[in-house]
Amino acid sequence: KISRSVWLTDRNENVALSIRHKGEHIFYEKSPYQTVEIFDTFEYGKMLTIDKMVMCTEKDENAYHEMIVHVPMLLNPSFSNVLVIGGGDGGSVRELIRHSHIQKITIVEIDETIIRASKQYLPSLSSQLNNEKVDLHIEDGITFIHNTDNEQYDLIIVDSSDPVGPAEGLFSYEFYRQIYRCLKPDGAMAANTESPCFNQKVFVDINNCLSDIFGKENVHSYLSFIPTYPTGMWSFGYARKGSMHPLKNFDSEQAEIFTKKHNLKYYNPGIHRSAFCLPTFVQNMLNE
Ligand code: PUT
Repeated sequence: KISRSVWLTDRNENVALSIRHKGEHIFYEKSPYQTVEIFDTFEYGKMLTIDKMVMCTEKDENAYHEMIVHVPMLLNPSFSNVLVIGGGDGGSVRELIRHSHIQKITIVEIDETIIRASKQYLPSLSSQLNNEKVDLHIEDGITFIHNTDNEQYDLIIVDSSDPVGPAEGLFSYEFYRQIYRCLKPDGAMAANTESPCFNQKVFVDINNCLSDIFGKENVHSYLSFIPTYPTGMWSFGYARKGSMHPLKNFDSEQAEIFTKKHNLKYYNPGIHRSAFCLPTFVQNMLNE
């Protein structure tokens, strides 16, 4: 194990943004899909990267996983059958397991290397992947959703990596049309919709696509602050087939009880509400 510096570079269609971290390189594997690595960094603890792009770190992953899970779940407390596409590090599954009335979590991860690396080096994320409620499929999420019958799931979480490489199809119109088809009539979805500052085109395209499929009034973009992602400003899309509006139907008291009970690190009722307040330049991007 040698302490060293590593440059990690996120890319979008026009530019690249590199950040240097220091630490030990503890895992490297070229899978059939991508290069998976783990660094034990000085600043952020263990860091999982794919093709030199940061997927998660021990120190700031809560800001991602708590927000992609608890925002939709606390709005829809009766949801019991959940599908996660991607998310092989296990962080989303760990947060879903906190909702004790969930009966089944199906997770579909294309790359078993991610699962293996996370189980070995990131136990704080992957701890619930072997939970009895979890049904794990090593399979392409696009194929899986195409082969799924109509109206199967209460909630679908698209916990994708970035739209370069194998995850590109998880940002397509056809994929979200299939997600819509597989949601129950009262169902909802939450997805990683990238950074409005860094991945502007992807952010706008995915929101337009969701608006077209779910109806603009049923699509709500929300933000989280994740220091190790490019620019730190990150977004998620909550889209609903059912009626649960993210603010009008929000039960602050229940969210407060849940936050305290689980000692959450990022999510709380105030963050839930404020996450849907978008800076003007982001609103303009969505309204143009
Ligand atoms: N699973 C989330 C990955 C996003 C990385 N930028």
